Amino acid sequence: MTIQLPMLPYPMNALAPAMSEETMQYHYGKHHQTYVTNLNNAIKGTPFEVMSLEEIVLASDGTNQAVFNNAAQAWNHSFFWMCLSPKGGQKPQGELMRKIEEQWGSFEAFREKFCASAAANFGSGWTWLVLTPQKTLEIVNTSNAGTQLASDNSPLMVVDVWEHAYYIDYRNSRPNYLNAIFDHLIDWEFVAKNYYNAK
Ligand code: MN3
Repeated sequence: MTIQLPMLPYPMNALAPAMSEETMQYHYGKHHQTYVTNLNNAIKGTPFEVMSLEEIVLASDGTNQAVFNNAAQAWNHSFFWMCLSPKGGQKPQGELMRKIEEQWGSFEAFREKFCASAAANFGSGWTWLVLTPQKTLEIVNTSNAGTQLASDNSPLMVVDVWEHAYYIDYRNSRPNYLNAIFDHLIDWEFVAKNYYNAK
């Protein structure tokens, strides 16, 4: 099957000014599209061809680096877009909020920890909020195409910290990008849905 670039759940200009239309044109329209295109080229005529994107990520992990890199990047980006919303940036509600407060003391303390971890994620990568098999929340950094899909943890939320995610809008300031994402874009309803499904 051919892996498709998923439709965005909002228009390309909907996340501006926190994430500009120009960033979306490059990040979704070019970077994400390129991972999908390269993946389709790489799986042509291979056993991966009949698999879903999730299956390709899991089956290529540790066995086929070129396929894994493009498949994981395709999946990570699709998940990332779902974690954002033009109406985002509030705080989580209900059980997820209580869980965050139980673990970090307050939402503000969690946000500080998450942003510090994301700012310190060296080079290109992703910073995740996950639910572990022990049912605790954890902040996890992965490098390059590393994905929490291929782990025992359940991914609840992710932020792309590759430079291409913020250079147009924030130049070299990853911390400013992270603050804008928390202030305006994170879709806590989507994150809570992932939490309820995983717990
Ligand atoms: Mn990216």
